[in-house]
Amino acid sequence: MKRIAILNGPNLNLLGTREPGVYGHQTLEDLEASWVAFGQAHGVEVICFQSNVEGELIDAIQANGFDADAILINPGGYTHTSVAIRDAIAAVDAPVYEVHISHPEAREEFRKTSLVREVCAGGVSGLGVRGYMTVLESIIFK
Ligand code: CA2
Repeated sequence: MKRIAILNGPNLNLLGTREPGVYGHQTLEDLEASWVAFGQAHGVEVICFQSNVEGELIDAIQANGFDADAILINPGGYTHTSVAIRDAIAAVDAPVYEVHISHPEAREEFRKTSLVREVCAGGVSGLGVRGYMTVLESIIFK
């Protein structure tokens, strides 16, 4: 059975509770349930994980990156700062896709650099929370 891990970084546990204009109205719990259900409907195991801790995200990349078929990651603010998350993505076998809810390149200057982009297989930004499902569908139907 195909296995896909969806990893979310710092503050994304707040989805649906704050800043709905930027990050939408759906909670992470609801979104995760929809990704798992979509996977089930297509014979794919979807594993979801969120952490506010950089090292825990690195552990999750390593734990899934050698036997999952793909990883989707929204590294949150670590996108712009974390050499360590970039190194973990570069180290694993699974293709990693970078997902952003907003379009960071159209925001503050410090969000315009992604340290992970170069080591990812692809990604989306600016499609709201639907971006995760868009990438998930694209991987499943590839
Ligand atoms: O657009 C994205 O998905 C981001 O990865 C979100 C990060 C931000 O630092 C990146 O530049 C772009 C911030 C996540 C904050 O998540 C919240 C969710 C709901 C309410 C408040 C924050």
